[in-house]
Amino acid sequence: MNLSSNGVPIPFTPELFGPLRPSTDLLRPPQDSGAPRDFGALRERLHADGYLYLPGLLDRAEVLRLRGAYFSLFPPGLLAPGSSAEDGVFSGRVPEDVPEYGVAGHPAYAFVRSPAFDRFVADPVLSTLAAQLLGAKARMLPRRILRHFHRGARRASRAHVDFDYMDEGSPRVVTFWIPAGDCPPRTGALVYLEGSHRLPPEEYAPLRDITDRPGDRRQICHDLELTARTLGRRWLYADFAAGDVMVHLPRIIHASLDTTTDAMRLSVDIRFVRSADTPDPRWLRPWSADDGA
Ligand SMILES: O=C(O)CCC(=O)C(=O)O
Repeated sequence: MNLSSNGVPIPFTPELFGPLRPSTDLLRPPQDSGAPRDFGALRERLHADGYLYLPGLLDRAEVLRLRGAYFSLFPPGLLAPGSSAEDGVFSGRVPEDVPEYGVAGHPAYAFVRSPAFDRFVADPVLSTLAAQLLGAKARMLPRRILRHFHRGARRASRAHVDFDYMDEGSPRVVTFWIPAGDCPPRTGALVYLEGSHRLPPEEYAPLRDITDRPGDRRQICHDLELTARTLGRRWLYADFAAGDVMVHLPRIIHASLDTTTDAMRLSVDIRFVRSADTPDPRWLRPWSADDGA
């Protein structure tokens, strides 16, 4: 498998990659026991691993409907001839009249402000889980992000921790990353650096000097192989499918891979804090790709 991130290749070897551990078993009470769900075990797992990988938490058909609703907002030309909006297969060409990604006028900008998107992220499965993981009434932050990548763009998320983008508020945050469509590594999946939520930031600070974006100290590094080797840890990955949900802590290092498949990469990321906590003010407005947050 040929993988890269922001155009920098990373070999798919057991030294550099390992599987994410699924936690779906912890979501279900023991069969026929009549016992309530054991959220305590999920909380423990989240803090032990820095993430929860929850395959099939959401209804696959609902997730694919969201995917279709987004891609159907584009003018003709983006989708491969004969494919459906739910397939989200790239034609190889972005229509010329589509504005820059995620700014006013682009479909992603309108979509995160739409009733269909609101309904999707308001699924009580998500808010209930967030409240249980935070151990208190939870509130979703209004800055909810839609990420759409297609092959050829060689654009992906550099290694980073969420807290560096929200350090003006409570650190008690949980992020939910939701692939809106099947998303194996080659479609641009998210990958997590094993156990990195326990690393003191000073340990990875030197990596911030090696960057393709020297003006931005928030991201750690764009070279995922160098990051893994320097910190002596593997990137954890999965063949994500529509319906899967990842939950992660604000201090785990994660990044995404380049999309090299015809299927486009679409995902939603939302964050919850305790209702009584003060969130970072930059996350209190709807997302726009040029909001600088
Ligand atoms: O989807 C991506 O590429 C990045 C998402 C992310 O960093 C997050 O959800 O915290």
